[in-house]
Amino acid sequence: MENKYYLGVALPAYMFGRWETFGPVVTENFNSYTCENEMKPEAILVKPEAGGEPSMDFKRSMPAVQRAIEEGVKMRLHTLVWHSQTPRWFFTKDYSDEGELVDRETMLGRMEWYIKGVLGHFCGEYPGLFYAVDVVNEAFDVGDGDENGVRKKNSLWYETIGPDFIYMAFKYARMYAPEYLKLFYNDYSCMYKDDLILQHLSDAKRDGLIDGIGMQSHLSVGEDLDKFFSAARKFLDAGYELQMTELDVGIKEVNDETLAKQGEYYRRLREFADGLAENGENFTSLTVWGVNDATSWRRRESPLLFDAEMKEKPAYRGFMRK
Ligand code: 9MR
Repeated sequence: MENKYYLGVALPAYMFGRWETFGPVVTENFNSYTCENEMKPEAILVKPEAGGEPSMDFKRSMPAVQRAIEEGVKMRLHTLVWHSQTPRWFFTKDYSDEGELVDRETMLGRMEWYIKGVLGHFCGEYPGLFYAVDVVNEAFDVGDGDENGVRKKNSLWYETIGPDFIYMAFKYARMYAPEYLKLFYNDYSCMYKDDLILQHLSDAKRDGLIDGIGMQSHLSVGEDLDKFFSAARKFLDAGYELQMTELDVGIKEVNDETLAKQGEYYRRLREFADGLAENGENFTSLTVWGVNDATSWRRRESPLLFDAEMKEKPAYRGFMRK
């Protein structure tokens, strides 16, 4: 594939079991895979028996890893430290669902153990397969239960460690990541909180602990793309590597007109990405969050490149600039 950056797709595990349906489109169009759910903490962490210690099990991610190796493509690792899809028992004194939360030092120890274990597994067993990891996901927010823009609501990382859990996660990731693996902060709605993100990441950046920012890019037709582009440029200007990590573009209802608009929207995004790469900007990956509308987490908004029958939509032609 002639492209200056990775063109990626998120794949749920079951697609590897139905490769005759999904494989042709995936292998023809993409050279980077992200597991949609199988490398998240809840997929990896194994709850111990009473009195025991937790362990890690990577078998849910095996089909993706094996398929990526077979097809000769690379992967993004999503994600290490996130308030969501991480079991509560991991934060409690006796590893029980209802137990009392541990103190800061204990949780820092568990964080280090987890990051070391996951990076050690994926980079130790498969050197060079992964090029980027989302070290921290969705830590900043305003208006939804936050403390100075750091998400507090439902975040047991915040509750146990405090707001510097973000810095500490990058510190551990830097300690255990091979040099080629780029360390990313990943978030949604980045265009509405670009300054906040830059402000909060500045310590980790100053100390050389973070490489890039992943703009998830869950967009909707009608949203201001110029605003999105200017946030992207702001991140690049601040010296971060940039990736779009979870692109999808929702529409309210499906008809010829909205599908065409969606196609144009995808085309503008792709042209922007190509332009960055052609200008030598540090833009390195563009991943769409799923293969077809019927299997998308936003299926009611038909946000992807292929329809339920795996037919190319105008979105596909726009994205591929055809
Ligand atoms: O696409 C994922 C969906 O299958 C899961 O049910 C959901 C659970 O939280 O997570 C989705 O992926 C999310 C990603 O990991 C982080 N950014 C937002 C994505 C969409 O919710």
